[in-house]
Amino acid sequence: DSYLPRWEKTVVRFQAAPQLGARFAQARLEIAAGGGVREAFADALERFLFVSEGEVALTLEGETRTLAREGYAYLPPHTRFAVRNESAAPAAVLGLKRPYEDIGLPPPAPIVSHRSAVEKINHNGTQGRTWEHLLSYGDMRFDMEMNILSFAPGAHFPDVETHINEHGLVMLEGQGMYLLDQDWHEVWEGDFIWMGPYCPQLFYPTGWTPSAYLLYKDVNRDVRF
Ligand code: UGY
Ligand code: MN
Repeated sequence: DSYLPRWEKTVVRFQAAPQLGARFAQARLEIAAGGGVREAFADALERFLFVSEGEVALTLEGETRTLAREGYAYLPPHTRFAVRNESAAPAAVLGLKRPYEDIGLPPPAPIVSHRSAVEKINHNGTQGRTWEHLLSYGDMRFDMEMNILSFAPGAHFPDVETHINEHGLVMLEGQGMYLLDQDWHEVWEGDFIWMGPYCPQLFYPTGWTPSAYLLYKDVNRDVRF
């Protein structure tokens, strides 16, 4: 864990970073009451924020609103922002940042929303397995997806998958077994997984309650040499 100059009363736990081989950084930000970003700032990175515990006040270009638990925001590069915990209870935020990969389209506008406003989609008709696309799915201005994948007990992927895209995964609900390359790992609510490009992967929920995870995926861009 770390403390960072721009954040007060905030423990930053980096779970993925370029040092690991990832092309993004993901952290769990534990913001004590009265803590958060000292002074609103902007930089060249794009960001995704998801409130996993408590609530925070998000200021975007001078306008502040409350993000409740499961509220989220996408901030394009050069967006001036602050996150503060103005409540009396601790808050935790998943914070992901990376360089935006410009392809000559106008960058996406900021998004501030909540999981409850997102439709659950069943892409391939499989019972008990759904996607919530938190960003604008299929919109080529975005170079990433943030999706919540849910599994009713017994529902799982039919095959092991492997792809060029990398993932940052946070278990939001339930439990299960994750195949990563050759090894099975038991995962629970709160666990994090980084999957590098071409890591063979498969999830199998266990237990009697539904399981869900929030998944970062780099998309919509050609290979880089
Ligand atoms: O979208 C995905 O790549 C997803 N099916 N991967 C995963 O859940 N590990
Ligand atoms: Mn995948």
